[in-house]
Amino acid sequence: MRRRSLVLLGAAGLYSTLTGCGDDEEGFNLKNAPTGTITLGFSQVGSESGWRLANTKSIQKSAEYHNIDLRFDNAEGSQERQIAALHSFIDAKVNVIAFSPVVESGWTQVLTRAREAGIPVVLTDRLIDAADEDLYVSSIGAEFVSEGNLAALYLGLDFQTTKGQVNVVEILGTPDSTPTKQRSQGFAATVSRDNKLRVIDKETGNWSKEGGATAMRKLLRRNPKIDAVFAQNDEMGLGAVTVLQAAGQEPGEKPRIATVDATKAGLQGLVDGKLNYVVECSPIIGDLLMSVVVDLFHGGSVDKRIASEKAVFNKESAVAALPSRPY
Ligand code: GYE
Repeated sequence: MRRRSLVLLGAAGLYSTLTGCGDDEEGFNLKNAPTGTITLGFSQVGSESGWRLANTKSIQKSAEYHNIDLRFDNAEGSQERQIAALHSFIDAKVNVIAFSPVVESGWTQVLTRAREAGIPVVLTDRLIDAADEDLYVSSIGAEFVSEGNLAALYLGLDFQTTKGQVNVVEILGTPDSTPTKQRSQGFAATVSRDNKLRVIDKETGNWSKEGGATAMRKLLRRNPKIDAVFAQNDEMGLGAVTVLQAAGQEPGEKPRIATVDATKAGLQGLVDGKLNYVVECSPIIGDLLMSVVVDLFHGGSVDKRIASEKAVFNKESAVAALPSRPY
């Protein structure tokens, strides 16, 4: 969904293209526009993957370009630390709070406090429990269910002429995080419509390469015949590749492997023939976020859901994309 922004920010300052001045509900009433620097409190999940590092860079670069005072905290995977950061942003009376929730549950108390303090909250990347949907004004991120659909769809194409059941194992991200839940949901929905693919086992890899390797070792011990692997991000898929090679298997041939993110490392895995499909989940959402922040600062309306870009890479498209890959 293209972001509708009514206010443009230049490096030199703020100017606006109004679709209707004055009290027009479509435009902004900048006659009494608040002045001064916009302060944004942002709590990041951590530094667990190339995707996350690119996401952080996108947010920091865009805040600088838009002259927004970014109060940035990296929780390094701790929900407790994220909650503490959100409280500190409320205490500091920032204009807007944004964060990527490490897991979906446990946010009601702090987000209720933000609402009572009159500070709008924007979710980036991941979501929180649906019961708390009225505690944030907008969410910007990927459609994780469709990423799971695409991974299963493309893996299924590789087994159309295979006889008998195709055994698939899944390597999951952090339990209770939105991408873990929704990528699995999407993958299972497409598998249920495929008469060969069957998910026979799952293990958590917690988004890291080491975690993916550990998960793959456990899955290999439990499942002598594995035809395909769905790893929920590139790092875990590449960790699985090292274990499969050590076990004398030929990842990319057997088993076939699909991952999500489309980082440089993931595309390199495609070029090297170790991965077969990589679903893109763009981390570059800094400008989308700052556009929402500026609109909120000026009392504008924002969309409740803003989806980021996605695509699917194979070896050929990875060869073409890798040289100019931004992350
Ligand atoms: O797939 C993974 C990161 O929330 C979409 O988190 C993000 C996921 C991404 O650790 O690499």
